[in-house]
Amino acid sequence: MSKLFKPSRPEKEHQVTDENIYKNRRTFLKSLGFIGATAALTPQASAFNFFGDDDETSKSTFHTQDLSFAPATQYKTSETQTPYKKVITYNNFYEFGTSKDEPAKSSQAFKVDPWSLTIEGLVEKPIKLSYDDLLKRFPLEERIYRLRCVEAWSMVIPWIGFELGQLLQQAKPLSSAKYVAFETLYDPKQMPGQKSRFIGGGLDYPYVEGLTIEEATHPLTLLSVGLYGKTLMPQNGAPIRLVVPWKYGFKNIKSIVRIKLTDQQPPNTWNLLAPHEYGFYANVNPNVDHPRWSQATERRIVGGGLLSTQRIDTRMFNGYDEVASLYKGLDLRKNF
Ligand SMILES: Nc1nc2c(c(=O)[nH]1)N[C@H]1C(S)=C(S)[C@@H](COP(=O)(O)O)O[C@H]1N2
Ligand SMILES: [Mo]
Repeated sequence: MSKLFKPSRPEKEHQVTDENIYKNRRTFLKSLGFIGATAALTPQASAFNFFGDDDETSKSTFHTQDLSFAPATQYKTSETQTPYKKVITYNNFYEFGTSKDEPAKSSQAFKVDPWSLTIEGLVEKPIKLSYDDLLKRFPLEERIYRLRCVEAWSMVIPWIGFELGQLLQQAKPLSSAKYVAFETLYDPKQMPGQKSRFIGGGLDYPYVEGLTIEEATHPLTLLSVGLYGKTLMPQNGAPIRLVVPWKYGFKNIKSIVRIKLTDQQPPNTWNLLAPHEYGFYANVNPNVDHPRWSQATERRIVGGGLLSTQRIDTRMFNGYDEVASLYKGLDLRKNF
């Protein structure tokens, strides 16, 4: 693994880029006499379009479709939702580039139909799902979840999808199945980051992830096919991606083509790159810092422009206390 391209994520992400941009913008606004005025505006109104933050949406030429789904009942939060525009323009999807705005720009021609997702390995009944199956085989429901990236920013997103556990049940896992491995599409023609180590941040592709079978079958664990009522944009992992809300964002593998039940702990991409920094479990934990930054707080993205983030305390398991029983007797400092 080349150390040359090893991304130093938060330094690059919020400490350098965002804070510098933020400070520069503040200085600029101040020079124009804007700072005092913005305090009176709502977060949404404050300088939202002033720097053209909206421009990326005009580049979103990918066509989504409206989904029918049951609105969130039990799995929701009343916290402010991150605006759709932000959810589709501030992304981590290294197959389409390492900067936050790159996936929205370079993924618009991504082909999601036809698609094939296989469920294989230690199962009685292997399954192969087509694009239509993804949207129609299971009743879809909404889940409003917090998403906490290991880089210490977070969002609140109304996902649409179905429980991974429902799909696994249909495949009938053998009793020897202890883990579930996931794999993203490998298609360098469509994914520039898979062609070039420079564009792809030096990760090994295809991107892979894994869960224990208990984690995979927990009712919170979702396979998402949409958000904000519509099918996913490519930059968010169309046509289907994983959402495990009590874990760091990198566990939420996008554009999945293969799910394999195994008896061995599966490899996961960020752990392969930097094992001392990114573990297999990756449970959100404010008490276990990343070697290079604190995980005690996070920058919640609640708006689209300036003055649109809030620094808040990070909660154990991202606030999803019901998963604590999955880790009884496990040292979460060692198993980070
Ligand atoms: N295949 C793949 N899946 C991925 C990533 C990636 O680079 N490639 N990035 C992960 C990270 S670090 C995060 S925080 C989330 C971001 O999801 P979002 O862009 O939909 O908010 O996707 C995760 N899934
Ligand atoms: Mo992330």
